[in-house]
Amino acid sequence: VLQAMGLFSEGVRSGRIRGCMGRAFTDVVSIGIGGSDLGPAMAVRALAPYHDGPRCHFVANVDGADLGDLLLRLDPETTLFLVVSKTFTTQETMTNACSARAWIVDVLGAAALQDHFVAISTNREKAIDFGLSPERIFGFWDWVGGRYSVWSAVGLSLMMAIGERSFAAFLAGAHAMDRHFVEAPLHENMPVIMALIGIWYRSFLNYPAYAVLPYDQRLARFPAYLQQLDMESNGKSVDSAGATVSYPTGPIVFGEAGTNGQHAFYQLIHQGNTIIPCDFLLAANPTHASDAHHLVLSANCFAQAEALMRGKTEAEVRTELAARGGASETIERLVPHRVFGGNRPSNMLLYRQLDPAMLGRLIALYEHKIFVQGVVFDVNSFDQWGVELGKELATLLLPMLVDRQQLTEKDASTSGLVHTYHAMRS
Ligand code: G6Q
Repeated sequence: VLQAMGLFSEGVRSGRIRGCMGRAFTDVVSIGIGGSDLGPAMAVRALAPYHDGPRCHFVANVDGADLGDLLLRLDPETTLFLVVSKTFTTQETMTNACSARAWIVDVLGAAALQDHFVAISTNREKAIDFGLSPERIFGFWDWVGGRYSVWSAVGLSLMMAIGERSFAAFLAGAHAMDRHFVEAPLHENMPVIMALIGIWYRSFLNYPAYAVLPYDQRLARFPAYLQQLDMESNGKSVDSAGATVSYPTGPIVFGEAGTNGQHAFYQLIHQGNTIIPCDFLLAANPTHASDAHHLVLSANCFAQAEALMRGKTEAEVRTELAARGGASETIERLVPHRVFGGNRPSNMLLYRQLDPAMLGRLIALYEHKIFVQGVVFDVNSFDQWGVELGKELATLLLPMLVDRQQLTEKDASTSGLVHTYHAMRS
């Protein structure tokens, strides 16, 4: 599959594989959701400096604004769609894929489908039913979970963006971390250490959340990616034997690229009454030209870690306010507001530069960390019934929104919503 991906992506990148009107592809639109979106969308953005292929866009949401707004900017003759869906049945993805197909067929005719669509799926039959030729279907295996699938054909958009060689470097970086995880003694094993620290915070100290804070604009989607990786894997409350667990399992994961978060939610991390451990991520060298910006960014990153660790004592606040000449009454009123408890934990992941190999290592590091936590929590990190329930209920509800006569008795809250929705629709 990797070879087939390489051949195809180099064909598109070189202009050998073209649209039905003979024009080279300028834009690739990857349609997928969840595990079939977050990995490649995050990685394409992260590796922007290595991007020398066609422009890549990602459509996940079934909200028509996602696809519709994008199509306004594209030319069907030079657009290639990748439909990324392990099952090829996901409602959001199939709705978007059908609309994209109609967009192509309306302008270029039904025969254009074969040239302008590619499927990435384990379900060949469904992809063929959709109208794709078998040689435009890139497979993977049913044991590859969506959120762990960026390394597979699901990463085709990334390969098209950065090329086969850089994609190989991305895989090699991940492989290096895999080897480290397998071979390093436990006390030097990065995923194991991070996992155990996380379990200490979550299950023993009861900290509910943890923040991922990349001081790297290119990793802006990394928190969202990790949020799925962690919360979908370990957000479970029964153990592998089906018994209810008696301890907290996976934490709430959130984050934002630094320094933006500092001006938003860091307040709670510094002074809120919940302790939120943080992972800071920083490259020593930027992947852009402005070192001056990078030094400011780096200073902010280290300053935040320092502030969380050290805090600010009452005595320090008093001295500071006195130096500014405040009246003692005012100082006493202000002191409690300006004290920082400190001793708030963080990890600092400092790396040389965000290149493809480094990104591969980073992702694999977190994958193994989450795996270790799943083993210790004794939960099944590889199912996601929470996602499935939503899928089932939405499928049952859709006919009731299409036609109010279809409304069967639901609970009072849901049928009330459906009635009000119908009444409000013009
Ligand atoms: C990931 C989850 C979920 C899945 C999507 C898309 O681990 O299983 O996010 O990736 O629901 O599923 P399909 O790839 O089957 O469309």
